Amino acid sequence: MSLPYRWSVAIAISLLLLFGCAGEPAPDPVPTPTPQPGEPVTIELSAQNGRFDNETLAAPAGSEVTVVFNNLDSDSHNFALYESSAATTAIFVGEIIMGPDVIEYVFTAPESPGEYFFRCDPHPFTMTGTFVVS
Ligand SMILES: [Cu+2]
Repeated sequence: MSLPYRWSVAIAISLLLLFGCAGEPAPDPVPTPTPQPGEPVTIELSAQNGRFDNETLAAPAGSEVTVVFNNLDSDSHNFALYESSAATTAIFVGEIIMGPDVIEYVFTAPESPGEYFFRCDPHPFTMTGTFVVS
């Protein structure tokens, strides 16, 4: 009675399994318009009244980063990038400058996307931020 129906269901499932799991290879992934790794970026960062003016900076993985650091204080500041807020592993440590003065720090962003930590070494608790690598 219902045998042909069962057969057609069985055939449909077989076809699904055949073409769903072992079918055509996936098409090539569509190219994404993200910035090429290594594309240089320039970031402006100021220190004033013992604070950074921006506590979230970003750069593509592996890019050449220029931080134009404007120390507006009559005090010593720098920009230093670390793996984490523990600040045990430095990625880049910029020269400490007495303000008012401007310096350009050039370094290569980490190859691994993620959130890194930056700070001013003379003020490691009040001048901190997140460096996002995409
Ligand atoms: Cu400082």
